[in-house]
Amino acid sequence: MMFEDIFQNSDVGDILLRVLDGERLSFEDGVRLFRSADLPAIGAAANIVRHRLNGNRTYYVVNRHINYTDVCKNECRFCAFYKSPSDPSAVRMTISEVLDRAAEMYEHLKFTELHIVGGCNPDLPFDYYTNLLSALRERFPGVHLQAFTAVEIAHIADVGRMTIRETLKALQEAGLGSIPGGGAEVFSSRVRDALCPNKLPAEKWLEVMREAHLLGIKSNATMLYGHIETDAERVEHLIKLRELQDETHGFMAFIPLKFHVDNTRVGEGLRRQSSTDDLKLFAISRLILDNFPHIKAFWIMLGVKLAQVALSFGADDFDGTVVEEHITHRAGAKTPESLTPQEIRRLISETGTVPVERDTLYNEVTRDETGMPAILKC
Ligand code: V47
Repeated sequence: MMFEDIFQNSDVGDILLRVLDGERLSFEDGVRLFRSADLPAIGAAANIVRHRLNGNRTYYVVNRHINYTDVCKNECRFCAFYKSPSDPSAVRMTISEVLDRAAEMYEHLKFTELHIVGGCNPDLPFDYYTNLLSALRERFPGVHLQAFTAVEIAHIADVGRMTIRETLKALQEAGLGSIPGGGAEVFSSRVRDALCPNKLPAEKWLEVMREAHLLGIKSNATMLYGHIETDAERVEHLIKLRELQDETHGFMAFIPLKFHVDNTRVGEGLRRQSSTDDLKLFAISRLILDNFPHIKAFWIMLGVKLAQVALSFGADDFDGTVVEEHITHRAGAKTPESLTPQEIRRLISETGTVPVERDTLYNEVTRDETGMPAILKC
């Protein structure tokens, strides 16, 4: 069947045919897609784009998350993770505790990535961050360190009274491999004023990423959705990311993060978010972000089954083994905290796509009979 036939009866068929012709979508196109109920047509277009970019491959990474601290001065209303410095249950790991935590599963998993994020903890000195990275690099030499959101990096720069560029260079010299996509939330100042007024402003988040990309440090990007944001604010967010990517080409994956409400201070006015809305967001992201190589279905936040379905709605990456997760679980996630590589491969294969183990930078990984990884440079 031709695209024309599939999209003929759709209220957004004109947009979908244009995007499949390689035309870039406008802000108005994006808003119209969100307002359309034609999920099958939007999803089919996103699936075609996903196959053009990534074929039938679905990527995953053998990784471990570590949260070195949950103390955070920003007190975002959507966050159930942070604790105040005076809370006796707050976590502040020493460097040797982080090393021990990383070592716990290393022999078993031989992960290729450590994903290290925390809060903006006013008590940690600048050296903590550089020493943490160099200690991890020394102890786990082949493991890629994806660490510190753009928000943490701006905080670390403040602590060290250094520019963002100087800070990034110091972190890079200490072993920083890439930057995770967190902290972007929704760029709209209306949303930020309501939910996270103390957080790094959107322009600064983008500036940290721009500086990182210019230094050759790749990163991801996220959007926290399903709270008070409007369709127009979602599209604005995606277009800002697309514009920066045109400039730097430093983003690897876009990750829609589904908001979890438990134990947060977000109350009234939540938009209702169904699974079809989730899938529509994945598909529209795939269509708008024409210069992003990957869209990630982070199974922890989406749920394993919906993450599987998202692989036919634009996503081509399932994230990874994770091992330990607190940010979403403190906000009510019912998913497990960890999946084995075998489970991930099975879940991906069940969708009819081909599981491909990748490293953080999307090089393919092979493993010998002892499980030791080797990275095939692409
Ligand atoms: O920055 C906070 C979000 C992010 C909640 O780059 C919440 O590969 C849902 O960014 N409900 C951290 N989300 C996680 C993150 C991430 C995860 C996996 C992979 C990558 C990557 C990045 O979680 C925060 C914030 O945007 N978050 N609270 C909540 N209640």
